Amino acid sequence: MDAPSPAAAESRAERVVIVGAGIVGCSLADELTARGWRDVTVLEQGPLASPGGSTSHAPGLVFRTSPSRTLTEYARYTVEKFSSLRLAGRPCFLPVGGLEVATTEARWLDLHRKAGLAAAWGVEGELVGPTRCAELFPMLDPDAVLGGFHTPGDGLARAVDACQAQIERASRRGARFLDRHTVTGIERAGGRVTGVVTDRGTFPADHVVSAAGFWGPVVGAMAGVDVPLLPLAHQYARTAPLQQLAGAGAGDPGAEAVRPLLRHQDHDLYYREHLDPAGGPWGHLPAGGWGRIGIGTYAHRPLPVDPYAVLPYDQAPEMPSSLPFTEEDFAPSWAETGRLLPALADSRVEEGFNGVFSFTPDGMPLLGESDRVRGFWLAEAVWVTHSAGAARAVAELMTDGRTTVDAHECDPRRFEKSQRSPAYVRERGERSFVEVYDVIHPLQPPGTGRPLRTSPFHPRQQELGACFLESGGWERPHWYEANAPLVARLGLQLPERDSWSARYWSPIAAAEAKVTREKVALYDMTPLRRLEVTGPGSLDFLQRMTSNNLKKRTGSVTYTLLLNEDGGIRSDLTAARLGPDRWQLGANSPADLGWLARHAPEGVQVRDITSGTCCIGVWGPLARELVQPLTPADFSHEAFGYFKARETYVGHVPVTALRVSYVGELGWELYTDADVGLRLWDTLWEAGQRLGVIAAGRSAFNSLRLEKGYRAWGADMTTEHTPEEAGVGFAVRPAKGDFVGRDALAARAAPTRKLVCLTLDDPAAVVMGSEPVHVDGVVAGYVTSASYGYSVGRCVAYAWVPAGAATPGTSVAVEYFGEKIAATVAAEPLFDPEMARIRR
Ligand code: FAD
Ligand code: THG
Repeated sequence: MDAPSPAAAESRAERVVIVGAGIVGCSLADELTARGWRDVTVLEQGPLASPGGSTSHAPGLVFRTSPSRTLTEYARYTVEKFSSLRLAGRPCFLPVGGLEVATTEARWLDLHRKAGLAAAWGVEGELVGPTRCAELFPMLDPDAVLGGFHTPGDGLARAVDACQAQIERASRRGARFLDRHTVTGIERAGGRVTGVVTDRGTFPADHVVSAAGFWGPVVGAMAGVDVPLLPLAHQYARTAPLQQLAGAGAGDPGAEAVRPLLRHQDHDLYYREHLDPAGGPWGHLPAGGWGRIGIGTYAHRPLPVDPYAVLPYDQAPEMPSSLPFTEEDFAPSWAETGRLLPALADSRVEEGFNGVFSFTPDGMPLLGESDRVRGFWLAEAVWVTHSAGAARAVAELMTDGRTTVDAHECDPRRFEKSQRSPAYVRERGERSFVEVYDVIHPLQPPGTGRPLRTSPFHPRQQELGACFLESGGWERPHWYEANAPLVARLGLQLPERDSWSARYWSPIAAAEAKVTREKVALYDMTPLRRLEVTGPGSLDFLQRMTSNNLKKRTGSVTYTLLLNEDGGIRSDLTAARLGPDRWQLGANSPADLGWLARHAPEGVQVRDITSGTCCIGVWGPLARELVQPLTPADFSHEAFGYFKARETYVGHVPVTALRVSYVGELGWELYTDADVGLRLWDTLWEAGQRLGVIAAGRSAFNSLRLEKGYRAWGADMTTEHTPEEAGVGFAVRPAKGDFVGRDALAARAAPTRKLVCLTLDDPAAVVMGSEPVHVDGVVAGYVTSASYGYSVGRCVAYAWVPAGAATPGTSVAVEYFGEKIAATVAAEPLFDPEMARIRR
């Protein structure tokens, strides 16, 4: 594994300066030099290779499984890489295994879900009973636990050794590591970085990467870039040397630990061994075979730290990232430790510290280039666990702008201006700390910092009893309590749900879906990202950037894809041509704006207009009857066809109407400026009363779009997939001329995997997404998104499976909380394949 990607190792002469030689900076220098970057300088304020940041004292526990597939992939790569990295003959990873125990029913259930996530993402693991837990971790009281989840391939990263090994390897490839260099400024010109100022001179640079750990906001500020992370202290302590560990690790003088890492998440605790088979630094004890248990806790109050106030290396009593231990904060954790591990009751906490590291508002890292300053990159808020994978992602982005593993969840731009205030970052960062080990439902909204972004319809939604969840800072109604009477009135009989799938769900969603299919409903589509592209040359530009043919008359709408150079799907868009040189794009992630803006030629402007505008989807068979009387334009099928757009009025309100429907019914998306949004809502609402109009939420929306087979970018497909694999090949028109990704797609071999539509055989069964899919008895894929399909009377689950299992009629099984649920690959779409309901 000396060169992670030798194929890509064309020589790169640009000058890179990495700020920080923690595990992230060192890993990045290794990844970049392996890719042929020749001029890499790492500047570090402390002394190498233990300069005093979070890495210098990290206990190094690596549990790979996470709800995020991306993070799990990063962790898998970290384990793989550190296992093969050696320092003084010892590997930088110790595969002692991991054991997460449950002491509550809720956790035990969640460990079943976790076992499913592990299987879906390819991590080996097994649910075990209390006796086995105590065998794996002999101090543990088997009566205190209901069971555990054992992952033999998890273990301990020797983070400081991994730094040193990578410093040596990167140095051999020409990288420079300069310690005792404190970065004090980032020089810029013309919107680009040009150099890095230190207390010992200035270093010219074409790229600067902030790998400064929790000092990220300080380094970011030097470049005028917000780095939305909060440094928080987290307590770590060690017991006195323990008789019980006598002899552990005997025979291996280097063994730091032999028993698995232990997590006791019901009380926000984790444990590892610190063995010293050779004797130990505890002079008063006999040599040989003593050891301690290290205890980490997140059970204490959030302890935010001002990164500007942290003492420099030479003044810090211990090291900059290690603050004095506050014993009172640790007391409840010590008491709980005595309950889980009674053998420790006679011991005591002998040493401890409050260690500082980074928390972001959503708990995910910040990886990628700043959208404010070109050449300024973030590699921040990364755990040791994910360090090699995160560094690989940044190196790949720097080398050729795309990543092996989809990284959109880590894109720093996901936090828009409104989510970057210090107050918000602090509130949400503290929340991330508090919730770090909590059982979190995938739909669960954050408990603080709400509401932040609301559409103009928010007051009406509140009046209708909207149940709001949150996404991208937006309050989004999932259903409306005002529609509750419809459940009985429509005579809906819905299968009972298990306690997990019943959360953040209501039978009202079924009623809203039914009214959409039978009458008409209003959907708040305001959070759908909108870009405006204008200027001469905008057609040629969009033709070159996207895959479908956009050369159509003004008033046409086209579904099209943004592809990477390798043919991976960056996004799917609707492109409405509102004038010869004026377009409105319906987009997905914030990266779409950056990608287009970066490639736009002189004269073409790309602007995000989401915040100042709003959108209502008016959908259902009665949509035309609702809208036509309100508008001077002809909304007949003949005059205003499917996938057409026009600018007109609805009542007093100027609108851009797009005849597009993600729910698969007749109707329009009506866009207008935010200031007249409420007026638009009220106009439609009043006029719709005679037709029985309702407001409907995301829960119904998601069900309807899955029945129609409409993919959601980011969940069902990402840059890791090609259009053909994802089932959107119809939006690729190689014959139109050259565009980004065209040649790469032409050169690709036939797909080996496919995104398919599954229906669960039992009409009462429900899954949620991210479950493993078994084909012929082995895990061969995973569910991307799922919802009950109220029109088809079955749960619909989209899933990635091997191409050989993609034929309709193939029987598979979806694993849900340990249970194998029979499912069948279905022909798509499930609902209205003739498009009879939309095209009329
Ligand atoms: P750091 O290691 O902090 O490195 C950043 C470097 O940048 C520092 O060396 C700093 O000196 C340097 N720097 C900053 N500003 C400047 C400047 N202006 N000029 C020059 N240099 C600068 N993670 C796990 O995965 N598993 C665990 O078990 C685990 N346990 C933890 C326990 C504790 C008590 C703590 C505090 C953290 C733990 N973590 C764990 C988290 C993990 O330690 C960090 O997320 C990780 O080490 C961050 O690495 P980094 O390289 O980003 O930051
Ligand atoms: N509305 C608008 N823009 C969007 C979305 C939207 N952009 C992002 C995302 N959603 C794009 N996803 C889709 C997916 C499917 C369709 C529209 C947007 C769709 N497809 C039809 C089909 O596949 O049958 C028509 C395709 C075609 O005629 O080419 O409607 O919700 N504005």
